[in-house]
Amino acid sequence: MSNYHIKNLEEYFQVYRKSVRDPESFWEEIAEENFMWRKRWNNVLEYDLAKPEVSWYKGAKLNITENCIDRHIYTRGDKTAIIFEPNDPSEAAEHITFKELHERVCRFANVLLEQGIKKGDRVCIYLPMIPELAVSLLACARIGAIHSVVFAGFSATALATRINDSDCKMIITSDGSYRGNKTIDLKGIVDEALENCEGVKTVLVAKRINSEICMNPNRDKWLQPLLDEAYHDCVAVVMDAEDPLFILYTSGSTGKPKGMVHTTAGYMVYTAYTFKNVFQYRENDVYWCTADIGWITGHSYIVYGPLANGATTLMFEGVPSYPDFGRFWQVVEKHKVNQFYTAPTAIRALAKERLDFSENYDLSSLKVLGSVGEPINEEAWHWYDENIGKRKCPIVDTWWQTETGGIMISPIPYSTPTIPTYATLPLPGIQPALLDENGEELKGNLVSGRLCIKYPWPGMARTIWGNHERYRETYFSTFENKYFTGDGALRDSTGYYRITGRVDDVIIVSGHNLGTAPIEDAINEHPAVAESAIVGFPHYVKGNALYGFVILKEVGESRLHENLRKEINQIITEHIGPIAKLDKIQFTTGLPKTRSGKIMRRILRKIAERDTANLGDITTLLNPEVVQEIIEGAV
Ligand code: 6R9
Repeated sequence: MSNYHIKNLEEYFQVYRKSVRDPESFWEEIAEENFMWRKRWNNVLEYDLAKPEVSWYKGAKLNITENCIDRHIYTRGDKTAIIFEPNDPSEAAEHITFKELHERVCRFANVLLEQGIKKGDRVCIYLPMIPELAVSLLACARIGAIHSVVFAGFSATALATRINDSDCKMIITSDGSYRGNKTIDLKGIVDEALENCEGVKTVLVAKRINSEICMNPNRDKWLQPLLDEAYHDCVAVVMDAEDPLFILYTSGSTGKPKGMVHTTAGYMVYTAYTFKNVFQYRENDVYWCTADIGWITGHSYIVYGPLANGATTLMFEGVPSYPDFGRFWQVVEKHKVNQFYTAPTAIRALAKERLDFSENYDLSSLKVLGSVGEPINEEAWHWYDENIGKRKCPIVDTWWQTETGGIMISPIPYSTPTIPTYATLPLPGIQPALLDENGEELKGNLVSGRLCIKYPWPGMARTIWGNHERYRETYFSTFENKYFTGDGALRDSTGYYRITGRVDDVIIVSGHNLGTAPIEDAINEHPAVAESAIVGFPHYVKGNALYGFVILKEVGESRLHENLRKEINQIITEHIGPIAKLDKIQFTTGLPKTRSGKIMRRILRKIAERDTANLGDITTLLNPEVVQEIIEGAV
């Protein structure tokens, strides 16, 4: 890809100013110089944030897989596109070249076509971190099918909800998955989910763990034999710039998960541009993002952003603790990783362990370290900087969201001076604003408020699948003509941004967004439970952990409470997945409520944080007496 590397701070400011002065020619130039288009756009940007309607590169035609694969075949066909590092370190790693990736994607795309999938159909992907996962995304994109990846840690119920919400016709899964020394029966979970999903006609099953599974002869097909028979080339379907590329679900503070829709051209341009600049990727570097492709980080920065740049991207199937806490560093040494991108929760988990887990490995290949998913605390930042980066690798603390498609606020390594806990400066093309509760923009520095973005950028989600009104209401109605992120932030005296966390009822646990409402709904299904409220409290490794306040229908004997705690977590695991389990459960006879009946989570949060000295005004509560009871019963 031609030159769009920013090389120093002065250049960053120059580029940034240009991008704000004339966003359209800024994004036009990037699109023109770095991608393969079947037809040029008529208009770079058309938008109306009140509706909201945004289109980038309208009229352009392209296929993202031609940009991620085909065009690289001529210049770097034998270069490794994907390194697959298996869960078990004794199993050989796989190196897939761009040529091989092309063939695998084409064969897979032909299988999809043969199974009746066509442009615009939704295909659910529920796979572990094996090459078929990346290949299946690209195969959908090749023929214009819309992929909807569901993280393979979600439960059958959560999977079924997502499949039905977007009417998926097919699901791609595997017999099972490895996770450290455990195996997970993915196909069993799919079978259970599909009891409630009538629209799914075909299940393609990849073989990974060679377990005995049930195959429904009318519905289930082994993937490999179909791939073996499929033709090795497949013409890419020509897509409109604004055709949907994928749906990815993210938790909201209320209601069911939101299927964020990303479209083709803008998403491609934005992820490619940000990947190149934020990681300062150079030809022949090996880049590794430890996220799962089930999250947006994996979509944008394992698959699309790196491959659009012809980069070598590493996919890791395992976990940081298997076979021991040195695994990440063993992989860095083995594959001579140059850019390493992970989450604060992983850093904190590793920082708790003995130092020799990292000291035993040669980490000298590293040039850039990244962090994403939640605010990185100072202690974790320094541990990462000293023990992994050896004080010579800039840390890019990248702030962004499923909805933003790509990184929004981040240092540019070797250009932007970094400060722990600061995501620093907006990337070119991104115009952040901080607003107070009345919707007034806070100008100047040394202010804090609600973080909004006041101008469109190519990577933004265009809608929520099947519910555009919810999209408008969630993101564009709080503040007029601005995208509201749901996060709070401050701008320091030099203009650097620091993200302070969510200002809504989303709690980020180990980097995963969890809405309180669906967890409460799950708990309330337990026959003994009358009502519940969930809040987050600080947790050393997870960032936040979940604290549940639960009202039982009958108080009962306290010796039964331990069992109830287990059952409640069991229900949560079934409805949402193990990531949403509660660390603490307190049984109480009431919850503090406002007169309009809203639970005052602010008070519960303070109690969970054990900061009860200053609860603020509780006299307006409907039931102030319950507060003392909850404080005394805190666990
Ligand atoms: C990419 C991703 C989005 C929410 C976001 C914010 C939090 C992400 C962060 C960060 C502080 C960072 N978040 N990166 N907070 N510093 N560097 O994580 O997307 O799963 O949709 O989560 O994560 O609260 O609003 P997603």
